[in-house]
Amino acid sequence: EDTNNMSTYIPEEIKGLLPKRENNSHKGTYGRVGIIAGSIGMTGASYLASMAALRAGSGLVYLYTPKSLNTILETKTVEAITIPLEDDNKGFFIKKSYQDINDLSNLDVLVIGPGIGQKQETKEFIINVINKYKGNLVVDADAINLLVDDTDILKGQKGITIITPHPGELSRLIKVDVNEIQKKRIEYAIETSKRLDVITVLKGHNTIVTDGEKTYINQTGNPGMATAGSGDVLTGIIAAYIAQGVEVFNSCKASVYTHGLAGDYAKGKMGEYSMIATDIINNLSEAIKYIR
Ligand code: NPW
Ligand code: AMP
Ligand code: MG
Repeated sequence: EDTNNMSTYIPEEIKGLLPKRENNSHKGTYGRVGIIAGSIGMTGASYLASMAALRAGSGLVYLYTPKSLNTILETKTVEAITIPLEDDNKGFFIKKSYQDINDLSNLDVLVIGPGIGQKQETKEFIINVINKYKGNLVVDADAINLLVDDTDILKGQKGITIITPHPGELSRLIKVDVNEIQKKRIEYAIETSKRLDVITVLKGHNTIVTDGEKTYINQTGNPGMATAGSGDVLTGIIAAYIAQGVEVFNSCKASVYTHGLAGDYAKGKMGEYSMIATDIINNLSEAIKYIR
């Protein structure tokens, strides 16, 4: 039933993007998502991205966490496999965190950024990771903030790189005033994709997905999603779809659609005022069933 008076029409370009679950399959079939996230005070970002990736169908989630935060994440994020990394003993990734990462090559996609904070030492760590990693990469949140003066490292990556800024993050990244960006969202998103050789997912009302050539404008979602952690959920969904073998640009389109639709269901049940990011995760199943 349609509790939100939203359109029950699914755009042709979204329908059928998610693959059928074959009987003869196992968790490896649905991909391995790596998530580098969290710092003290922002373990929630790790939780939200991981649970969203699991609820969106990925087979395995490997959650890389500052070692001081491992216990809380093992307890809260039961289905994810945590990989504790050396930290500054306070719960932030540091340059040395990198030594505990032995192999990223088994991952189908790597997320970096939700809740990692903006310490200089954390920046050195993520630059090492990005330089080493050869697969598809989702750069979100504080990883975007940390790379504002080092955007060149995103260019010429072996895999496809996706950045998922909200307008404030894009403003810092391209050094253009946020109001100016909001006036010409499509133009700035396209320009960013071309300049950095990335897929840009510019979030907010009518999220834009562009690779610099093709552009998709999302129609789902509502202002109830303007709540802490919503973006961390989206990042997990994008990673899950990529891990399941959906082509990368299509993964981004389907993810923003699914995320917004789950947000619309959450609004229907909880209301725009009361819905929280966890409610978006809790409505992913319904949203995915609907578009499948
Ligand atoms: P203002 O003042 O609000 O108008 P930041 P963040 C500006 C983690 N989280 N949408 C905005 O302006 C994230 O993963 C962890 C949004 C402000 O100056 C990140 O790692 C949570 N912002 C980290 O926190 C839950 C807009 O941009 C700045 C805007 C920081 O992420 C929360 C905000 O950007 C969160 O997800 C727009 N349309 N327009 C957890 N529980 O663990 C302008 N701005 O400073 O990068 O802050 O997005 O909260
Ligand atoms: P973040 O700021 O990273 O937590 O991301 C916020 C998420 O919520 C993005 O996916 C936005 O598109 C979505 N969102 C925030 N505000 C709105 C809004 N007013 N309408 C629709 N979606 C929104
Ligand atoms: Mg965010």
